Amino acid sequence: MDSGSVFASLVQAPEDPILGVTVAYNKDPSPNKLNLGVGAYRTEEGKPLVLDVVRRAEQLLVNDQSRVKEYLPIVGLADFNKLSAKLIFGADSPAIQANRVATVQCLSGTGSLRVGAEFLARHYHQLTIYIPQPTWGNHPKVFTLAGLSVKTYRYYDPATRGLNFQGLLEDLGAATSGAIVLLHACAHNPTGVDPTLEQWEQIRQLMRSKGLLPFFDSAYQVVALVVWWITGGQIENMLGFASGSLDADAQPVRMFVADGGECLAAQSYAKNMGLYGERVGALSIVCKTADVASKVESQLKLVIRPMYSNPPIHGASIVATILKDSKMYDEWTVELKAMADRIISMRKQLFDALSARGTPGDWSHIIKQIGMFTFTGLNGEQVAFMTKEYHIYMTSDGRISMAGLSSKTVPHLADAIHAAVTRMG
Ligand code: PLA
Repeated sequence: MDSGSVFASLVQAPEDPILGVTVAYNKDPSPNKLNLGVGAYRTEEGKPLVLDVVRRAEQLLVNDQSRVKEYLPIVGLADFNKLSAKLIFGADSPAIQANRVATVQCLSGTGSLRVGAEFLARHYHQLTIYIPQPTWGNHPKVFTLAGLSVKTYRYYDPATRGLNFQGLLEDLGAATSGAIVLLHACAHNPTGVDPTLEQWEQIRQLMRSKGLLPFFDSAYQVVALVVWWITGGQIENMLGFASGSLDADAQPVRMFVADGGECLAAQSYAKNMGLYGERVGALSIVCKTADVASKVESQLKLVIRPMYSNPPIHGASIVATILKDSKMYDEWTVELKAMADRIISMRKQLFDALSARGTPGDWSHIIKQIGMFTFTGLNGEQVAFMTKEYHIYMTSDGRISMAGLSSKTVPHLADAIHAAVTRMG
């Protein structure tokens, strides 16, 4: 009886390609079901993880009677903003020292991207943004709704399961001068393929020569670094990683700041602090001068105020508590290492399980790719088969969240992949 409704003509919208996987998973009554869709860390027991250091920070916050629930300023918690800028640009960043960085607390990575995009749509002279092909499925929607016009640049080569560096250089070389370019700071989602530092340097030179404006999406900072260290066999570095070497996976971003040019960076604390539902993130805009940065910040406030007025206080307070206390910061990195170790171990176990089954094809990308995801190369039909026959849930592009696997579930996944490849290959 909806004929009388003013909304009666609405069509049923499809579920989100990533978050909808969880919706489908929740409806499945099978005891063997496995959710490898969304990139959310799970323990070996398949449970969500709250870091000990986060629990401790929350305890400190609760016990502090001087803390109140007043509104934060429009730009968020000042300490949090300073510490976030330091985390991504480096504690000794000349841009920070010169007050050339405007940082605002936003609603996690997505909110930071959206505020940055809305700002650019109002105040930047070029409304075209180039995003990698493929990229996180929400990118085109965020940017289009903000009023930017989205184009793509080649990024991934399915044949080599590696970077299409030539295609990338050609496409950015042919881009409209002054256009915005979205870059994944590290652990590219969904491919797990990142440029090398030498390639980043070439990208930087090309972009600067054409006046292209870099917009970094940093949703996996630190997690990616630790994984990279272990996969790179440089495990000895792990001993030093609590004392400053964590900075390495912000390296591409820092290269673009070191040249004195301008850029934007959207940071998320969802994955690296496990604060998914707290919605904590930051948008930083690095400017040429302190004067410009101050004007940029004033305009960011005009973007934020009518959208959600000001950001929530709890998650940002947790992050600030941890980042400003060197002991808690070190504890955080140790817990990160444990998460990264488990992801690495899942990569190895899955690779070994497929090798043991003699599954046709080269699966070495499972241990080569970086970050939380494996971009398996399985096609939509194979994915649908695995969901139907094995109750394994993943995005239709063949991406699996390695963080959702455990030693117990690896054999089930390997059986499913083996069956999909041999029967639907
Ligand atoms: N940018 C990239 C590249 C991401 O992968 C994600 C999250 C975000 C930004 C936004 O994260 P946030 O707003 O929660 O901070 N991608 C997830 C989740 C982990 C999602 O799709 O929302 C994913 O499964 O791809």
